[in-house]
Amino acid sequence: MVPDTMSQTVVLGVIGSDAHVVGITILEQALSAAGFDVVNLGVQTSQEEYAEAAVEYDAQAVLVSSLYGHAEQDCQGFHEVLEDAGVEAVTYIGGNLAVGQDDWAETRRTFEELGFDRVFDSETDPEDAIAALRADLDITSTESERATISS
Ligand code: B12
Repeated sequence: MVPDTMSQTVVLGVIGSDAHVVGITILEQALSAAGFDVVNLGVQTSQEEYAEAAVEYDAQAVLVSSLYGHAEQDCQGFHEVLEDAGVEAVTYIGGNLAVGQDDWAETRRTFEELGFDRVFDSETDPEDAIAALRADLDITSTESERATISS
């Protein structure tokens, strides 16, 4: 069967002690509108909560948000926790990932080395994340084309 967005589940949350909720609320709405099933874990989500939700909902993607400047510490060992739980989902992280974020190339490399498949900065349009998910999850554009044609 050709996969479409209707059968793809994305787990989303803000990691660590971070309480910035606006970004993931916008992401949740954009992903839902694009046809993904979204499990929004909200703010102050622990590594274990992501892993448990990814297993419970059989997620294809895990999206981590962090705004408050402690993402690197909060994500240490994250991919080991996912792996131990048997999660094979693609992982993205986005937001204000470093204090000041003065060297984005370095910041991106840091998070890629921590195991994330894609790293997004705070200027990211939700549509960029959606396009990346469609590419990484091998989703055909059939669903969105159908929606466009019928509207
Ligand atoms: C509102 C706000 C708060 C509110 C949050 C209210 C709430 N419940 O959400 C309050 C006042 C509580 C707050 C607290 C703090 N804040 Co504050 N806050 C902000 C502020 C002004 C706006 C954030 C926001 O809502 N933006 C709007 C949304 C739409 O944008 P966004 O969050 O960036 O999300 C978008 C993108 O980043 C991206 N994105 C985000 N996550 C992800 C994930 C993925 C996978 C993808 C693809 C994309 C993506 O897509 C989103 C949608 O477009 C920012 C400054 C700013 N202009 O960004 C500071 C800011 C984030 N805060 C900051 C700080 C330091 C703090 C505090 C630590 C301050 C303190 N000393 O107490 C605390 C932390 C408290 C905590 N435990 O989290 C710093 C972070 C510094 C850094 N990272 O280098 C910032 C950047 C301010 C600054 N310039 O210093 N904050």
